[in-house]
Amino acid sequence: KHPITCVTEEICSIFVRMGFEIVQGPEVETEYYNFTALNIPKDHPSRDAFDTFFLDLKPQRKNNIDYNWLLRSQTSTVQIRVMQERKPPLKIIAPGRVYRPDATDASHSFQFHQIEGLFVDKKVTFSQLKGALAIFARQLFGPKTKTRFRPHFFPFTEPSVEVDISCIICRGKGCRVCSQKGWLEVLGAGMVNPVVFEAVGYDSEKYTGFAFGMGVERLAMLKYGITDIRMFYENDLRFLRQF
Ligand code: 2U9
Repeated sequence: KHPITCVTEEICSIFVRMGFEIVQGPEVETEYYNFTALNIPKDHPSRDAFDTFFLDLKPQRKNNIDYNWLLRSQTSTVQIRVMQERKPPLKIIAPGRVYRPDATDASHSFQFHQIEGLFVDKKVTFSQLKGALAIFARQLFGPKTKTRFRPHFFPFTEPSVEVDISCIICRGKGCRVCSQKGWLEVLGAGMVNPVVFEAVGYDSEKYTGFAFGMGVERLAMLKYGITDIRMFYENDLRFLRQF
């Protein structure tokens, strides 16, 4: 198995043991699922052609609005589709490939893999989010792994956080891998913005939820000490056979 497959399966199995169900969806999507339903404003920089691969196809018309086709830049599109089809409670993770027209370097690729999670029910709390991600970090990186939550902004969650783990190389003392900080940023997360619930027809007075997202390549690189993301895609068997 490819190392990205191994790490995806390991991460998914941690969340499956917490009761999450694995869901998948299309990589070719429309602006509606990739941006609009997620409360990403019309003038947001991520909607720019420099940050999203738009496709030269006839736009999809919905409620008198034209939505362009694109390659999804996040797997949140899958959670929107599942919410449209089902009623809460919902506890899902969406692993899969995403696309962003970044210039390639040691840590950027125009295609990579994400895993996003979503839990919706009555009375879902931020403390449940903290607990779930702390357990996840300890299971993936070992029982001594600490987590730290810093305030951040995402349009689709409110409040939002970036999540750090104590550096797995130096255990928090400071080293080259963590740029002497002792912490590594590995996740984004937050409470689902009520505007997103309203977009899929959920009663935002009745339901709350948490969501999180992570990049699989980044986690695999930290876990195995890989220093260049391009190693994953070069198909060099001397590299691939090590995992
Ligand atoms: C729905 C509502 C909210 C998913 C989230 C993040 C924060 C996040 C990044 C991690 C590294 C993307 O691969 S990355 O560049 N993701 O920071 N993702 S909250 O929030 C959702 C998803 C679906 C309906």
